[in-house]
Amino acid sequence: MTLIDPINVSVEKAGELAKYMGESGSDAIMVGGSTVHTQEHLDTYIKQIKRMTDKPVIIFPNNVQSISRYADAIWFMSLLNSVDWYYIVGAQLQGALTVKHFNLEAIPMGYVVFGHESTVAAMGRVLPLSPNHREVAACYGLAAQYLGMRFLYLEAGSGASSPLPAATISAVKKTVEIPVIVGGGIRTGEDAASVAEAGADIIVTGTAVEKSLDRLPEIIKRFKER
Ligand code: 1GP
Repeated sequence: MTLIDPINVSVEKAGELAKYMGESGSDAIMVGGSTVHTQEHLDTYIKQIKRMTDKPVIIFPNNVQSISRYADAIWFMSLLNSVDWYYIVGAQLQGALTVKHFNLEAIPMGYVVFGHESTVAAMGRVLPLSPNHREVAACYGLAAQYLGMRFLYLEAGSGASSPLPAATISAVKKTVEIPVIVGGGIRTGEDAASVAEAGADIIVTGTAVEKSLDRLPEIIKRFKER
């Protein structure tokens, strides 16, 4: 899946990017980022993306302002390792009726953020979790599954210097039965291959494509070669 952050990519470019990534093999376009600030902007943004691609558009929300009636679905996610009630269930409580009103498909997801340097770690007030702490990661994953969440997202943070270690991903994958999504720091075909071989069911890339808008064919080709 390709993640497009409205803070990093203009509306016009977002449409083109979504079209190109959809044609290149992304199964869905995720829209969101830790600092999305108005629903109005998100509406305009998603409408433009929907004009350009038939792939499902899934909101990756940072807060209640990230709910748009123009998307197909929303990750209805809980930041499991936040120390703040708001990011575990408070924003969800505030936004639930809006999601229903907009008739969005809500996809329950447990979200676990590793490291402490990313924007999401700071905004979401996360409890420090080392990328190498595979046992704790597996316990979070199992807790998400037992709470009925349908997906688990292991997040290294957008723009992370490297993806999560393969050993952590595979420890989680061996423990849980729900699909595991992995994102953050996946920049090359080698990164993607190592994350996939470790057991990720879905890979999310944002920065790799956002930073290469002028040479996407080359980037995609290199990803696919690996
Ligand atoms: C961020 O996991 C996603 O939430 C994608 O990260 O921007 O590093 O690809 P990147």
